[in-house]
Amino acid sequence: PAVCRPVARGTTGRVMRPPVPPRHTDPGWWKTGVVYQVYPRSFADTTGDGVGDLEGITRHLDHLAGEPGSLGVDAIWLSPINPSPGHDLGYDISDYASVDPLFGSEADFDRLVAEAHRRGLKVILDLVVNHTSDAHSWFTASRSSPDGPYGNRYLWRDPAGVDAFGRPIPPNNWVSFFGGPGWEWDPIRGQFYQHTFLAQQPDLNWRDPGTPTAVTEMMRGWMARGVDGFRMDVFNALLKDPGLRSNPVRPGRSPWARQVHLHDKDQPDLPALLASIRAVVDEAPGRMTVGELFDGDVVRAADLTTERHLVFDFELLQTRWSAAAMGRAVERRESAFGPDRWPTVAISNHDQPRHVSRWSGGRDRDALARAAAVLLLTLRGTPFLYYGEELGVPGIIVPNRHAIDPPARGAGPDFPWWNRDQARAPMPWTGEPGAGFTAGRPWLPLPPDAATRNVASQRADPGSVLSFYRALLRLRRATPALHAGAFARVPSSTPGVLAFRRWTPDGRALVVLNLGRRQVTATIDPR
Ligand code: ISL
Repeated sequence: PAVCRPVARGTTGRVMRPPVPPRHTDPGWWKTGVVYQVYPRSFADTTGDGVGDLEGITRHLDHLAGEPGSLGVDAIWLSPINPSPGHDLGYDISDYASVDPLFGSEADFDRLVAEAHRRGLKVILDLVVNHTSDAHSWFTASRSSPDGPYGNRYLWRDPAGVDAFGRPIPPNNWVSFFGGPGWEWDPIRGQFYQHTFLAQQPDLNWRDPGTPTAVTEMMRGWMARGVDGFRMDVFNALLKDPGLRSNPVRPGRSPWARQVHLHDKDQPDLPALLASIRAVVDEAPGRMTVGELFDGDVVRAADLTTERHLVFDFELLQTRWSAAAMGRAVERRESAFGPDRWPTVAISNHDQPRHVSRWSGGRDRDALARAAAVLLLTLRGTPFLYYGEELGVPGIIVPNRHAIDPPARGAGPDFPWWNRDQARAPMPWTGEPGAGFTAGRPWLPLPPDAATRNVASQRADPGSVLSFYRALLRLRRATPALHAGAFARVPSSTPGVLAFRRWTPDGRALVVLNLGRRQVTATIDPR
């Protein structure tokens, strides 16, 4: 079995420590805290419709913070809660200013924020502003009135010509990340519009001054309701080449991979646009953003990182579970970010197979879950913990023909796609039939082992993955070296072992992990 030693004894003390109260007033929470990602559809359903809701999140806040038995995280990030036709399950928003009735009322949201704050938890919303839903009133107005106030709000273009069958040809070679062309012909306006994702997700034109004005006004509205930050969806794609030039082509496994994305994202004026959005967030102290780097590497992630404005890179998430590969990935991150910029640590999210399933490869799942917890919570950077990982929940199996995830339904030999449903199963709270998640029929199958692997059973078991997370989070909170310290790898000649040091002027920690399949005895020289 894989053996994991959370932190060497003697350097940081034992895992059990008295609880330390959450630091809601700490202006550095974005750096020292831990963010818990809630996928609202899957957290807790209080209405019996099989879909999670805001009231369900509020009722389970004690699981996260504020009680002696809580996990002990510092913030929650909610995947989108705005009204959406649901083609991309909330990532296609039709009204930025309100709450989707599927999740509850405006009052439910305000109560959730108040109850979170009462427990010292910050609240981060998902800001999905690369695109809207095609059901958004801006789009309806844009397609019907090219000369009206919303005429330029999206990326409209005339066709490049017509093909042999008289069909309009798209303006350039851009493709959709979700498969197929990046342009959709709109018979109402008689033009194409651009979409990086589904055709039901038209991209906003961020060069139209109306776009930043409307988006920042909307952000101010949510901040006035107490929101502490935003996770910015595909934030490096907001601006496109003003001339909409075709991308250079190259060999690759899918249409997206066969282009160099020179012109449909990462434009030279992006940092200036981000600075203006970030300035709005900084109008009051204690707020932050985290940008989701779309299809880019860790160097790019570091480039776009500034004080209080973090960036997700997917270096660790895309690395194999091997000490050598993980060690190299960690070093690439460290050298890209350098000592002055603060990375994030994310090893699972709503888009990727759960790490317990992705990495276990026949290993003991609980041991893997614990070792991954150590990696997540002791590397340098702000950890983002995806709901259910604290129980070691495995992925569910949903065949593509039953997939809810839209790109999975279009998957084929030239468009390989992992079905994202597998990471979005309902949270198992109890061993009851609906797992304490719902009294109805859950929108996705429950995790296969929900009857035994759930919050209630793991709370009662000091040897559970949940108890391990709780102890490790407490240790992290009590140890400045772990939540704020510098980082250096410690060499080990023992195969499978990854070791590193963290330190501040006042304290040191040594982390030793066995990523191998066998129990080993490692000699570590921490120096
Ligand atoms: O993991 C990825 C790249 O390796 C992708 O998941 C990529 O980050 C992603 O597709 C962009 O995701 C975000 O925007 C999408 C939405 O479907 C995802 O759920 C969201 O996380 C469009 O809004």
